[in-house]
Amino acid sequence: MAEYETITAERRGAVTLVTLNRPKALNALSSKVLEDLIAAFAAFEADDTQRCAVVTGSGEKAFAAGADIKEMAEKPMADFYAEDMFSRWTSHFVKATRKPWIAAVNGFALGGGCELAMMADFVLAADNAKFGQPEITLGVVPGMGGTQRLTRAVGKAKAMELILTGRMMDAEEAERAGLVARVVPAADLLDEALKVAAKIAAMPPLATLAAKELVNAAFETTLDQGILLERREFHFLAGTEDKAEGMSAFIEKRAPEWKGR
Ligand code: CO8
Repeated sequence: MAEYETITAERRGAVTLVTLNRPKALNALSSKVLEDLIAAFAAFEADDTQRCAVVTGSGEKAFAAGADIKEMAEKPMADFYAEDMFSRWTSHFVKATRKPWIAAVNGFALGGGCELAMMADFVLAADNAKFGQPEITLGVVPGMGGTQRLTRAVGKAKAMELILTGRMMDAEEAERAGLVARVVPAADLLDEALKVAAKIAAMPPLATLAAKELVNAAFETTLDQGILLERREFHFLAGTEDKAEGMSAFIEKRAPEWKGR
């Protein structure tokens, strides 16, 4: 796979493992990290052998401690606006990525780090993970979706408290609040994330894309429209070769062989 300056990306079977690799800066999300992640995600999305991705942070302390404050400190407001700063995170890692990806959060996931984790299809957290949106302590507010995605994930009361105070919540609280799918011991996080990703990667490809699209639609549409969309995608999958294979395999008590057709 391609070499990057601020991240590593490697294939583990059908799973792409992406590691944010600026441990001395607690994996702060600089503009170079964004460029590298965009390239790695585009390669993942275009590679038919790759079916699920895991994003994690290098070092023991952090997934990512936020957008790179040092890079932004002196930047004039006109540049933030002219570059439409942060818009590309959602367009690349949410909108343009149809295949599933998991955030494996070790240590700090703060500010943009928490927001990147929330762009994933789900979060697996190490028991040492800490989540927060401390932007208010820097004189700003979350800018990569935090006010919207955190509120949808944990509800208004907790999102409001976290965003207004900038306090961190630990992994256990994040799981209770619904931000995190599951908490695992820190030493097992990567193995567990790769295991879950491999399981997803072994599922029928078209149904996997549809499932992701449908769950995400729940955040964008009315209940009636969402349920109609679900029914139509279900009807469409009923016409696939993989549906015939899945049902035959069940009846014949054997493992299915998916074709993605
Ligand atoms: N950006 C750049 N560098 C960072 C960042 C960051 N977000 N976080 C940590 N670092 C650097 C530190 O500056 C330090 O570098 P150095 O060794 O050169 O001094 C190194 O990483 C290690 O950090 P600490 O020494 O602070 O480590 P501690 O264990 O003492 O503390 C913390 C860990 C609590 C995570 C602490 O580093 C911290 O509070 N970090 C910032 C967290 C934060 O506020 N994140 C939100 C960022 S803002 C954002 O994501 C979007 C809005 C940005 C708008 C900015 C407008 C100016």
